[in-house]
Amino acid sequence: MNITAIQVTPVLAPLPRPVRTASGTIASFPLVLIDVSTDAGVQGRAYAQVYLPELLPALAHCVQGMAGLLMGQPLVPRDLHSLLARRCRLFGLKGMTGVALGGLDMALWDTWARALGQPLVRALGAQLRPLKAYNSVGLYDADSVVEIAGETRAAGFAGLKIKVGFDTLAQDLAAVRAARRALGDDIALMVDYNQSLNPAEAMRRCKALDDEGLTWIEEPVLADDLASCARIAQAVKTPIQIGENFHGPAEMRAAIDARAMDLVMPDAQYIQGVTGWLDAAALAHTAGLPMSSHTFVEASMHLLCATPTADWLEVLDAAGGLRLAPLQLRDGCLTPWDTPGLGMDWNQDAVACHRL
Ligand code: SMN
Ligand code: MG
Repeated sequence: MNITAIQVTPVLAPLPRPVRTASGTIASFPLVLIDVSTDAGVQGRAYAQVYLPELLPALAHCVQGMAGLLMGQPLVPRDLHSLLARRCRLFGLKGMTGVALGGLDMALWDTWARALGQPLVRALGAQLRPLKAYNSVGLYDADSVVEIAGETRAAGFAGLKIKVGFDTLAQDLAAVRAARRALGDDIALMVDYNQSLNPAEAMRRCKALDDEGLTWIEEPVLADDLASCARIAQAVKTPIQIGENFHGPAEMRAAIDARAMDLVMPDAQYIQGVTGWLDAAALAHTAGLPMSSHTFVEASMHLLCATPTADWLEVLDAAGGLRLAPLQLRDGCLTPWDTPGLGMDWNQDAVACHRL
């Protein structure tokens, strides 16, 4: 089975509410939809994402350019991942090229599993199973967080992650305590600084949050400041979580060697797709690190089922407004759809309405 076409569609996917972080706000999600066609008539799809609408055309062009290297190639996902990595070696796989590789890799594995008529997780030799899921939302202060915490509880999530990094530590603490009061004690609470603090302030705030019963504190410092992150992880008992900015498994390996964190959460595109995720899952397994996901909820459901140290599934449903199948939360968990591939089929009317 050979690849005959790859369609690239830039869209601004609608979100139920903007995602405000301490490092910027996402009002609608800039996605590049990737649709693969083969000479056997099998089609597959996935998407890549960028956080700034201004960069969406550039990512679409990058994906289109790299897709051109795959025309006529046999659909063997691992070989095609190696082909693209090899062709990009001079330029490198940081930034757009790594993101494009991740998105294309997910689409190729989706197509491959669809050709087998199997959900990806089963094609990987694992089983569909429920994954504990948390609602991932933006920056909410002590007043506004009460409503979102109530909605999270009512929806049946097992956890809630709020963004923090307000001007003052007092505001962070107030939001955390208000969320805890609204959630009750039986729902997990995580916080995410989105790399917004300098090392000294991060140490101060993580120590101040250390007795709040948080499941983790995420990205307190810049993603590549592994030494500062390691010092914070050593100094506080609350687990320190990073990983969404690991550009490929090699960066995860470096973070493990630096003992930079207690938990890892690769992003399916930044870790360079299904192929990169499987390498990362092996690293987490040998290092004994619980491994959670970051966005890409559809692919992450399948991949976490095939991850030996699987921990939490993040639910920030970036493509939910364009996808036909809804997510179905049961007892605080999500289970991959028992349909071929990743289970994503686009609502073409919605795509047409939101395409760039
Ligand atoms: C996040 C980052 C970028 C876009 C959306 C959300 C955040 C998370 O860091 O962990 O969900
Ligand atoms: Mg994060």
